[in-house]
Amino acid sequence: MKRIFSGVQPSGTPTIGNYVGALKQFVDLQDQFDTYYCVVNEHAITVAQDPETLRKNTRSLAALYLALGVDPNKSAIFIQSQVPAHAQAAWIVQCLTPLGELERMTQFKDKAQKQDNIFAGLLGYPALMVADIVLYDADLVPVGEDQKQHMELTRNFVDRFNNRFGTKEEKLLVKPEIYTPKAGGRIMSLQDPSKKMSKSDDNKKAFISLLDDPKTIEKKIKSAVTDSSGEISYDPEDKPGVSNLLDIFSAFSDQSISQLEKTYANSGYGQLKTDLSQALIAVLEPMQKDYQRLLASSELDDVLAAGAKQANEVANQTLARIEKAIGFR
Ligand code: AQP
Repeated sequence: MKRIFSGVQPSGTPTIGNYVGALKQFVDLQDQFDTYYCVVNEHAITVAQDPETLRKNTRSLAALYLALGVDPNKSAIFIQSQVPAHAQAAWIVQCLTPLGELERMTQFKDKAQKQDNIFAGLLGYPALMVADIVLYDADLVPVGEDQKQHMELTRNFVDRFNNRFGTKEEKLLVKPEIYTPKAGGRIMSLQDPSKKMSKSDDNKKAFISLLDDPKTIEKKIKSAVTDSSGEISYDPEDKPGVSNLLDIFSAFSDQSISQLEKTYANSGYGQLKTDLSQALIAVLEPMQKDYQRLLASSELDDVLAAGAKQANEVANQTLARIEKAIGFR
């Protein structure tokens, strides 16, 4: 069975962008693949985090995985820092990755611009991501389109490592493929559809968090930027705001964009926004009830302990293979 690895940072409450780009895929793929889903708290500390908030967000994100439908009987759910092999392998990856490749990453450049102080971990972020993925021999990595460049870096690393340390017969590391959703691989900010929706955006109206209540969802969708033409059609170039709403609607209703265009051919933006809010609430409200129950239960801790045990077993085997290849063992 093919293997999948992915993760989300506990750097805030995930947005509907994180859901469409990644979390929705986590649930959809777990029946056909051997799946490993991680709360990547080591990635989160590449920018400043308050310890108590990080602790809370980490447990909250794990509860969200479960509430959204990731099934612990099908998937390993675990916290990155509870599997030491991630940090150990990341160091090796960093030592084998040219500085120029890391400096070219657009996510590094974007995030560095927003920081008062840039720490080395931010530059090393993609090396940790390479380690995450190769440790599980992942064939596929479900992520949003913003991760394309990091996935290319991962694939190049695997080629280089296999060529240098492996043989023609023995490929030491598995070369992973990116898996992005058909629609909505990049959900944009509701206030500025030229930039992607992010959970750490200072403008709270720019994103819908998975824990927003119905009233907040309605308000944020109502104030989403559109355009003055009044026509509902999918054209990301000229109508980025409306196209973004259609992408979100499609992901939350499982209707195609063209079906939605037909349905709303004779409607205005007001109707589209009302119906989109209802589609979001229909998915998020029941999920949030389950989330509250999980947060208060010990079930969550049991799931994370079992997930860490399973992940450690697999990751340690790969780490041993890597360490032997480079001359540590
Ligand atoms: N706007 C988006 N549309 C589609 N997919 C998205 N992802 C993030 N934003 C969008 C995908 O969500 C997964 C988890 O992302 P992450 O938390 O690990 O890091 P990120 O990409 O940096 O996400 P954010 O929300 O922008 O976080 P902050 O604000 O903390 O930096 C990834 O698969 C990502 O592609």
